Amino acid sequence: MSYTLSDIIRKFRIDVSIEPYGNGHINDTYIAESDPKYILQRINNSVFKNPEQVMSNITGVTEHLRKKITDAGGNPERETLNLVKTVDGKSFYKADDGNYFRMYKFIEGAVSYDSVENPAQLYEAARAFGKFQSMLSDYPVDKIYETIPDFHDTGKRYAALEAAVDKDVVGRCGLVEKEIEFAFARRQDTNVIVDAIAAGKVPVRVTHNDTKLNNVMLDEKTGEGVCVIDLDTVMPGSLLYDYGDALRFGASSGAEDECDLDKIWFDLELFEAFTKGFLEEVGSNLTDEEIKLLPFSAKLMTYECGIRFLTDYLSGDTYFKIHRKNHNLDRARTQFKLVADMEKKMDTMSGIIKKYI
Ligand code: ADP
Ligand code: GN1
Ligand code: MG
Repeated sequence: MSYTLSDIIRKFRIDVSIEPYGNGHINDTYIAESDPKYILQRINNSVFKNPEQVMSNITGVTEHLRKKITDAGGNPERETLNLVKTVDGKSFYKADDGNYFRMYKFIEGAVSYDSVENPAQLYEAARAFGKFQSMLSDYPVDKIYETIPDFHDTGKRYAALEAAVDKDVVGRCGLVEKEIEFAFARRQDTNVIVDAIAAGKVPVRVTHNDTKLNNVMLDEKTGEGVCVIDLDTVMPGSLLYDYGDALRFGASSGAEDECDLDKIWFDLELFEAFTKGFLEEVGSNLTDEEIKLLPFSAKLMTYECGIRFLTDYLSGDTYFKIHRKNHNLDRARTQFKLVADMEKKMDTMSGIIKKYI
């Protein structure tokens, strides 16, 4: 890089020191400790091939949310992300080397949690994700770019795993035969949601697609949901993706990268807390087919993420940020442990969902 991060933040009229921040797996995030504070991000452009489309989506969606929040008497400075314009009045800065940077106002008095501490937290996160979904229910799907094509097409994710196994570029296949077998044994699940969408049984909506607990900010005093963040993957999708993906992370008894699998199971109390909060916000809009597929979506999104981690492990760790050897493998294993546990708990999960419909 022929520039420093200080050069970059000056393009947004900020001039203070800047430090790495947060625990996302994709973008590079920094905090500018000015008063007020700002978040600077380098968009990962090997993941997001067209950052200008990402920024177009985020600009449109945050403007829409701002109106909705204002009309409802809320505070749009806190309840949606706020982009900071560059000196040229743009929503991003493109550096000479092709890197894209953007800046957000820092959301004060709120926390994003990297692990779940109690069911109440997950209930509040669920309400925030549900509310986000409801506020976007009248946003035109055709105004949104698909920033990562086929993001939740589990069949295509499966095909990518098969290709990684075939190539075995770093010679790791022999080390993970059990995991590969586990993934391959569930092929029949992969097309259920995409087929239901293609058949018109499940509606396409504007969805978040990455509803991990640390992508929502909760008020540090009241614990209530404040703002849904990480809007790069807002795309046409299914509400089932948002419900299922949130549970994959949020209703696990342990961390996504926990090495001791005895500590990992699918926690039904957390599942119930999330389901209650999410359905309180979106329940009345759901179609019968969506309701039917809710429990399955939790399993499918967890399985999909597991095969993505495994594929990345087999491909030499090129997609997700890793912080230790075998990190992607450890992550894949927790996801598969959760899938196996959910398979045993599917009927109970359906029963819990019925309580809140
Ligand atoms: P990634 O795509 O890499 O996951 P995120 O957009 O989720 O990046 O940002 C990473 C972390 O930075 C978040 O989990 C959150 O803790 C923090 N963060 C991001 N945006 C803001 C913001 N506007 N205000 C406060 N914290 C933020
Ligand atoms: C990534 O960006 P982050 O850390 O919120 C990934 C998600 C995965 C998640 C697994 C764009 O999310 O799809 O579910 O890691 N985001 C992208 O933790 O691939
Ligand atoms: Mg994130």
